[in-house]
Amino acid sequence: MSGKPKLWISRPLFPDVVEPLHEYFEVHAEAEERVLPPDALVSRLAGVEAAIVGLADRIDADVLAKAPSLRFVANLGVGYNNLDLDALSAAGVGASNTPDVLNETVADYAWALMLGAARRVSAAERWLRDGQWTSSRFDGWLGADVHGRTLGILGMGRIGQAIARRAIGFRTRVIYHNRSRLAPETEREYAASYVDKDTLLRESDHLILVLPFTPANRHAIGAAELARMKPGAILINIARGGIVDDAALAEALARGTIAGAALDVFEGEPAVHPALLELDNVLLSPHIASASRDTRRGMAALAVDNVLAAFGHGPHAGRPPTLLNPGVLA
Ligand code: 8YV
Repeated sequence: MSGKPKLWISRPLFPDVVEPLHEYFEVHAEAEERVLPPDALVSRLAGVEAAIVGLADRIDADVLAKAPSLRFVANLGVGYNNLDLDALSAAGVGASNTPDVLNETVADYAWALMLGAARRVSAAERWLRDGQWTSSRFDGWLGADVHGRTLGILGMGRIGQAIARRAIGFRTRVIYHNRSRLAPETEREYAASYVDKDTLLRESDHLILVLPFTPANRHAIGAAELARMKPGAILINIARGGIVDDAALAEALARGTIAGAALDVFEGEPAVHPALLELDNVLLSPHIASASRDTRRGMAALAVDNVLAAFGHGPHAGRPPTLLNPGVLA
């Protein structure tokens, strides 16, 4: 026993980034990346006061009831649908996420997926690696243009705005739908027009989803919404699995209801709907939109800062910089 509070990290993290924790905590870090079943999660949390967790770790009332020593949870992600924030607050447990540090990197990747799907980059590479490039047809591998088209953004928070900003160089028309409208000067800055969801679905050539996952957003894009999109449209999901009905999307892609999709997130990830795996007009990516070297380190560093601050240490002592439930530490 070190006498220091026990801290659990649910996945391997950059050793130099977590180093400052060792001075104040007895650190227990998982050596492997894996999804822990609830029982294993609860046993890992025995005697733990602080935890750094990720999307696969669901911290809800049941888990909290069995983890009475827990005081603070730092989530490695801006989205925190794996945390039941009400239950955490009721149990007096503080929680933080990692907003802002990943906006630009995720926006880069949204464009990578959009361009990749529009120009069929990964399907073409598979064809080449397969040894099929023995001659080239002038009218083969025709993709869709991104420049000059209409880009739709569903969810215009900080990441949506970073995506919109990149559209200026591509001379795309940007339309968006969001719970609340941007200020007129911000709309002008991105040359973005606010439209209702139906117009967004009908007019977008490329539609990027950047919504948080809430019960109301579950299957925000299902069969009915896909049917309203253009036959040439491409859907890009970098938000959360479950916002799209993956089975309905696979069917729409197979039937040609829309032309293509690019998905970084999936309803049952890491499992992917088998029908999607059969299709060539969908680009599949293993939830890595924020995975640049600098950004993943920045996310880990922010989680570390929050934990240190929650326990009265570091530059933000007593004021975790991205606390989600401020009432708890007041
Ligand atoms: C994940 C994300 O956090 O920030 C989010 O909400 O989905 C990602 O950045 C990342 O996959 C680490 O789990």
